[in-house]
Amino acid sequence: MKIYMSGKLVNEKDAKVSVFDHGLLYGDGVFEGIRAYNGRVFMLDEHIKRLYDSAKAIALDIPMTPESMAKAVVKTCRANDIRDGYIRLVVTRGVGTLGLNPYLCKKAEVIIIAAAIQLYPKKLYDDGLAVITAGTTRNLQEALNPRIKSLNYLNNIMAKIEAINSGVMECLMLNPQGYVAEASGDNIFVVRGNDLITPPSWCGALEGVTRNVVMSIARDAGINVRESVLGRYDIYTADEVFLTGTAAEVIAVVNADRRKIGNGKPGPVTRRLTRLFHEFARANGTEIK
Ligand code: PXG
Repeated sequence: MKIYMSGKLVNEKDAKVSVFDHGLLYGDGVFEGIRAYNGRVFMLDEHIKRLYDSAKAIALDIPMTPESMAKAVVKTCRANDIRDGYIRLVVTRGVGTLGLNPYLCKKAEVIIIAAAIQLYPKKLYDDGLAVITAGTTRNLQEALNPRIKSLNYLNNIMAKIEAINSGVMECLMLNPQGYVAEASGDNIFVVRGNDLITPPSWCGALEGVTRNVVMSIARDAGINVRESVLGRYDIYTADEVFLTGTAAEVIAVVNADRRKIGNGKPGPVTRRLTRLFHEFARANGTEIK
């Protein structure tokens, strides 16, 4: 596998970061997870925009333009013969001292990995997921805004540990006010009649690229889409609930805190949006070749 690092493609065994990189020492950096479908990089410009916005928010200068970053992503996919895959774009603060001061780091490090995708088992999509509410709330936006896709994912990992320790794979994360924010690595949607509702990003959610695609596809399909504050009551009493994310795409939630959602099976709106999402993903994106 060829990895893009420090401006060039290197062999996997030579792709190494320093123990003085602040990405490792402090989780100081930002990242993106991107999919390639059918020989195209999906929503590349949207991911790059979010990467640069996250970097801006943490005062991190990425040492290349968004245009050259987009080219580097495509080049890394080409070098690894990726047609369907998962791309991890990481920008760390770079090598510095053992102190916190980010301004003592010489240069941000840009890493691009383009690998085959580890698909989730089909059974999860056919049957849907069970979730629990994590006791760990999403970060306070005044402390570490959840809109920043930073390398510090401990908040989400702590919640994910609670889910796994309870025998389920995902969890609902609430914001510090007790409203539903998102799952540990996915956005959440509720279907109620002909309405499709998702929490606004100010409720503690990452503004997911998949979320935005699903909202636009749903609008085109004549569904009433809106952002609204949701509580756990809204999850328990929904007709359908599903999660969206680059890795999971669209996946039904059929049980939350031991309440069956709807009839306990993936519902018609979730199934329809899953199909429309796949059609859209296969047909849109930045050509790799
Ligand atoms: N919320 C959070 C907290 C995320 O990390 C999403 C929502 C969905 O966003 P996109 O833009 O992907 O639609 C994410 C996605 C994984 C994995 O392997 C997922 C994410 C990050 C790292 C790993 O499931 N982020």
